[in-house]
Amino acid sequence: MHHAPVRLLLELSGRFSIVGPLRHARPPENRILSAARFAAGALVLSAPLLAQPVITPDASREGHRADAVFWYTTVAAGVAFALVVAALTVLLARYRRSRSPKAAYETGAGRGARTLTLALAGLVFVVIDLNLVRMSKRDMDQYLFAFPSGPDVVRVEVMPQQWAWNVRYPGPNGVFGDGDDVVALNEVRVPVSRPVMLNLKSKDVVHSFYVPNFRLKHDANPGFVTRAWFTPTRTGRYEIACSQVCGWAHYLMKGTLIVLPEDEWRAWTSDAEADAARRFDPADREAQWGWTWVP
Ligand SMILES: [Cu+2]
Repeated sequence: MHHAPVRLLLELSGRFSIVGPLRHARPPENRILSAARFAAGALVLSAPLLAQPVITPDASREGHRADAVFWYTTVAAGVAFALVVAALTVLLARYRRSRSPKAAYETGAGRGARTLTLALAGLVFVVIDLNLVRMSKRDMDQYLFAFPSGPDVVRVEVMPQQWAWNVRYPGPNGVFGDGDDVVALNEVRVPVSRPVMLNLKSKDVVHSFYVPNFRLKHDANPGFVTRAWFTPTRTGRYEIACSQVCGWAHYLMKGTLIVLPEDEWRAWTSDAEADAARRFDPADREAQWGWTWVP
């Protein structure tokens, strides 16, 4: 605390009102009114966010599975959080100082406390965790490892490298790496409504093939082939991003997944195949990175 003359000096200078008794700059507002005003302001500010979809639109037949897990996790964890906050609020109000001025020491070692703790933890484990395990198991069996086969399946080999996506189609004879393959850079073209299967293998470090609109994210490793598949339901252009930090230009590793109507895709394929046949150079070993297809 300052001595009286110093306090007087500070007060007189007018800049340190904190030294004197606190004064309200304006009369205190009605609490309910100010809370309502705050809520209205928050609503107005968040309106642009509420007007658009919460997550990017799903353009695949299988994407709803990932969405279901996402929403289940979000809602279940949200409900659990709300219950904890509600319990905390009730206890705070009930044991407020004016009602119980003397604190009691509770170690929680009693039989009742132990049973309650275990019961609540068990409830969370069964309702949230075990349910997520069940959903994941179902999706792994029905989708993730249920690779499509047959003449309808479009097959693409993708070999990411620092910092680009190399793309390869098997060419007219349907065999990879035999001289008639179509190759592309940073663009994957597929037809709509047909299953597309990918073989992924990295040229250097670990990358990850990520297409948010298809709820598809799969690592590409050096040395072995990983597989992923999806079925596009809507034509359009969708972003491919690398979702493993793979070096300083990781952020530049962007590709485009183009979903075309069947006839347009066929026309593009035959053009690209003719072009590939014209351009093939057996001496260019670097361009012949394809591998034997893993079904
Ligand atoms: Cu990468």
